Amino acid sequence: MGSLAAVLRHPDDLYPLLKLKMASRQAEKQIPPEPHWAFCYSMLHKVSRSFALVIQQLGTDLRNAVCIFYLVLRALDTVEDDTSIPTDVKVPILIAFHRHVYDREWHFSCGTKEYKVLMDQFHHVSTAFLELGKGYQDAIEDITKRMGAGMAKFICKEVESIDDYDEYCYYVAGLVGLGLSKLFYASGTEDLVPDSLSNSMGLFLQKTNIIRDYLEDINEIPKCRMFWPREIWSKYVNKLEDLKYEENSDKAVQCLNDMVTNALMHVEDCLKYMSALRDHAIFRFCAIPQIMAIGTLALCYNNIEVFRGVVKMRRGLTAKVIDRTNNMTDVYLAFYDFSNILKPKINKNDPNATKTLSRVEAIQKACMDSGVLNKRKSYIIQSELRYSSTMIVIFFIILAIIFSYLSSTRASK
Ligand code: IN0
Repeated sequence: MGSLAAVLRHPDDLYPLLKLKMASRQAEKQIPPEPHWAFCYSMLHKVSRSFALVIQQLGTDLRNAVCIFYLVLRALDTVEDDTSIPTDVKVPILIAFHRHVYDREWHFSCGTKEYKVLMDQFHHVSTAFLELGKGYQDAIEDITKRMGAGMAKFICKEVESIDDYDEYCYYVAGLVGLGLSKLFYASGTEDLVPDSLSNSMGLFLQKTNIIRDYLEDINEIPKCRMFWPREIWSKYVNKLEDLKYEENSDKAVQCLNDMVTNALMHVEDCLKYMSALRDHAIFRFCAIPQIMAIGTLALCYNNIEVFRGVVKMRRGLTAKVIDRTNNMTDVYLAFYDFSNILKPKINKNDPNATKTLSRVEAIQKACMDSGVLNKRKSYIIQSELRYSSTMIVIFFIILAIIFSYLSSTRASK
């Protein structure tokens, strides 16, 4: 019912949504026949929905490598997240995970739902990993080793300072960026880029997730670890969970805006990284999650709903992003448009208003300096208005035709 209401409110979502549904059906039909690859691809579809579709468009060898990389990281994450595993058992598993991927016999039961299946049947992932080219295997092993060690370090360490926050995000997401850049290079289609840019790509996505998932994480039972840095939240409340209480609404929104401003710092690096990509499929694979992230931040900024429920981009807008992201012009337009949504939400009484505004203006300047913004008007917003009004007119014309048809048949009876 909710989705029907959303489509009626945004009728132009319908076409991209149908296209996405059909692409998703098509991708599910293309599951490879070998049991280990069949397991890996169906698992990928279960754990990542729209992202799996974009992976599907990569060339075969790179696609297989990214699929295995994604599942190995998800498995590592499942071990890290499972609070029922005692620390003295968990730490050695995280540290040795990079060796387990070479061992077809290894498995460790933990996690819940589809993640439990992934862990119980991990032999399918290692079997597929052993079929990848050496360059891909080395890149996956190296990143898994560094990430496992970083996660182990943070098992007993709280995220206190902003430096801790950046360091934790580097282990769980920045390294994903470094690993993906290595895989792209190993595929022979892309140049190697500076690690700092690959790191920013991961940090921007991960910081957006940490902001968006505040309520889900703080309410999790058993209690989940939190990654909002004390250096930021302690300026506003005494305990991180105090942000969710109604009496602290003003402070909560100020703290949220501080967090969003911190995340926006990575945007210019991300734009640089994406502008250096050459392969169309790799470009889409990288750009779609980034546009979703800036869209989510624009939605979350100054929005108390982050502390009350789920704040996510609607499915139709996600479908539009997937449908319309093809080149750097689309990316600059999207970043420009979404920062334009955020800009008027900056309240001059917010303690970080000046800083936020200068970040937003720097992003808009980077988009303007690309020189492509004048060629096309807008990415999402104006087209939403244009299509919506067209669709409303079409809707009323169809309604009028049905009405006149019904009245003429009634008259002839
Ligand atoms: C990712 C990233 C990802 C994709 C493309 C380029 C990247 C470059 C650097 C770092 C990460 C990059 O994208 C996924 C996106 C994703 O999974 N989306 C979910 C939706 C959601 O809201 O979570 C979906 O269901 O579609 C991502 O978030 N991460 C990720 C993990 C592994 C790989 Cl190989 C690529 C997770 C994270 C922690 C942000 C790195």
